[in-house]
Amino acid sequence: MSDIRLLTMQDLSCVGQCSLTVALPILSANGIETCVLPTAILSNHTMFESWSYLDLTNETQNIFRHWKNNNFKFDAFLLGYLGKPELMQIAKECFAAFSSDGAQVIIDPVFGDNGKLYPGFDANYVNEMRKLLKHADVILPNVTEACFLTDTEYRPDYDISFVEILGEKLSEITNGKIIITGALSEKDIAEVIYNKNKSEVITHKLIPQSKHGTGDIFASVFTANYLLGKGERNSCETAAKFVADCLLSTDKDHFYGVDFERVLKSR
Ligand code: PXL
Repeated sequence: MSDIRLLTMQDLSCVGQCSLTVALPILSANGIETCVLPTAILSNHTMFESWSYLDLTNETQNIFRHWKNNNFKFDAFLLGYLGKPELMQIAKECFAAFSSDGAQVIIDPVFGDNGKLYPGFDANYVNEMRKLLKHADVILPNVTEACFLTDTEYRPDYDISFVEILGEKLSEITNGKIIITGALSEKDIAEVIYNKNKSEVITHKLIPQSKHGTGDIFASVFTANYLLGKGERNSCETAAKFVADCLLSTDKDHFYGVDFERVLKSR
């Protein structure tokens, strides 16, 4: 075991291979003690035709009361899909009350893709997320999220220099490390680790399939490796390779997620 106790705050989509149902198995399999703060329970993720949504914002105060009684502390936090802007304030309360010394905060803002916000998100959510990112040690936005966070118009034909400019603009929002994920070019997909002198661009061969949940898988594998001291470049490479293997293992007709369980089992 690694002796790292992490809290992940994101929704529980009962069906859909995303958010908590991805983070829990992946982080646990990497030896990280993984505690959860579910922000909402959905029947399934919002890329299906319909879904139910039970908001758990109010329950967080009950949960926190008992965590305080029991003196729980966490060495790291991984935030994904929160769902409601009110949860950003709650996340800040959570960091203040339950961080052990030197706790790491990793935030994947999870509110959009392909130039659009996911259903149920709006400008207010983006604004609140922008403020929350000040508290992060590492942020993992995709290109769409980076555009919304920096008030930059999304261009489907962007190039890596556009992504580097997004990184620079994000550095005005947070002092945390900035890693922009899933940046596409013709034959490659890249993560851009922003650095004001020279950003690092990590490229991989693009697997031309877009599936839900791959961002959550990337964030979970990245977080586990990063917390285990592998460094951001190595952690990005491991995470990207894991996502690629998941895509390659997934049947084309499996439309709502990827078969990450098969890849996890084979490790
Ligand atoms: O994978 C991101 C995600 C997480 N949680 C819910 C979602 C999505 C993406 O659509 O709908 C509920």
